[in-house]
Amino acid sequence: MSTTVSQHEQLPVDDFDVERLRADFPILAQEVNGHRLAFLDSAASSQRPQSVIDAVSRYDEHDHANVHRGVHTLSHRATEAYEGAREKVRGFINAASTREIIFTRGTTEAINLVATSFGTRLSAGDEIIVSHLEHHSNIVPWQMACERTGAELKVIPINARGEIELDAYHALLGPQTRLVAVAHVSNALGSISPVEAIIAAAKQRDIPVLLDGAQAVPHQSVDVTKLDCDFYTFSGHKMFAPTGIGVLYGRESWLDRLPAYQGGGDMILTVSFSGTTYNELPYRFEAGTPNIAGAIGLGAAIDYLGAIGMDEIRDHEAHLLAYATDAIGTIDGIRLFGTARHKTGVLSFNIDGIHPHDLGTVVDHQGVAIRTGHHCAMPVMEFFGIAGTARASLALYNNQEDIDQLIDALEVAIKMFR
Ligand code: C6P
Repeated sequence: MSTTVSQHEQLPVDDFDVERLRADFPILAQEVNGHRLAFLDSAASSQRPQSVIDAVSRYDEHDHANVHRGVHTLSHRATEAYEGAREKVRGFINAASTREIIFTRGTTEAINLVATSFGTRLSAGDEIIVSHLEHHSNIVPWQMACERTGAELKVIPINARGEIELDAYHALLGPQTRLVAVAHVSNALGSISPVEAIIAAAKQRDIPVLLDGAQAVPHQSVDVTKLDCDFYTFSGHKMFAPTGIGVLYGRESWLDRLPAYQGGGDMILTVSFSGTTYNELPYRFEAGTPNIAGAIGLGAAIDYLGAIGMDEIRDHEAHLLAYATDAIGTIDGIRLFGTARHKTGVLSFNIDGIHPHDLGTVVDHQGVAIRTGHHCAMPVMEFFGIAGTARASLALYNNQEDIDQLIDALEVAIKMFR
């Protein structure tokens, strides 16, 4: 299931029709700074196909009303579309029930929800395990939970390739461990975590596991039932859907035990000044009017991905990553960060003598969009002893021309700064 760069010679032929798919993304057809746009920043936020744009506008133009509240036709239609999207999400990650699918604003809110609600069970002496690879969204909410409760954060180390050290993880697991929270895929390096082994070891001790799947779901199929994880989080905007919508999958037996996260409309059954009774799952965790259009867009993105096939997307990106890794390796003074044996399409790099922000600015003038900086993963930067990197990240619509354009643009930067 994972991409192995070191074995890329063995990859079968890439027969993915990327040119046809590129036509689905109107934003890609433009020129930027007088050049063809090479969009290589999908790990930050991916672009949307026409079908997603259309689904959201159709809803806005014909069906918009509040959900779960009105008896009128538009409210019924909006509710049907919103709940239909929940069912699509359930199918996409193979959850057992829509009761386990909570709509959130994104990965960050989903993890904060768990850290807050699960956090009420923590006390001094308890331990939460994260890894050194985490995005700040899977560090800070746990630090806050630890501050509130006196629990302690333990960190699984990584090696020079940017891989989680499993032996060290096993040594960290203990009677005080209350939860393990790790990235399925690292945003800064692209490393795919050995989640099956991480979950298996935690299960032996009955410890729940949360996976931050923000960088996994756009690139490979995810089956939460097969994984047997307890919580799984992701963001719509990294998987070709709008911003402001995301998902928390929670195993029903866990969600049943956790207190509500926020209070307000939709999450209650009855309210009086003598007390409130809460709604059933999943609504108990969805206070207030949700991002209805966003959820519908997410449903449309899932349909789009389903029509292409996640395995086909994974294989195409594996080919492109192999091509890009070879191509970038030819650049004088390049240093690549994140050479995990199993990784997704992320190239995080520095070029001797050139600041990553300068690289980012120069390549932008050549029409190439990449991200520069610490990528909200400062501990990863600290591990490599650097302040930041330039990061090119791939998605299903990228092609070899995008990579060639990146390489040419980097050569321009080198000429300019050396
Ligand atoms: N990473 C990146 O450029 P939100 O912002 O809630 O949609 O996602 C947060 C988040 C959580 N976990 C991982 C692994 C992520 O990659 C991200 C977002 C973006 O890498 C923006 S910082």
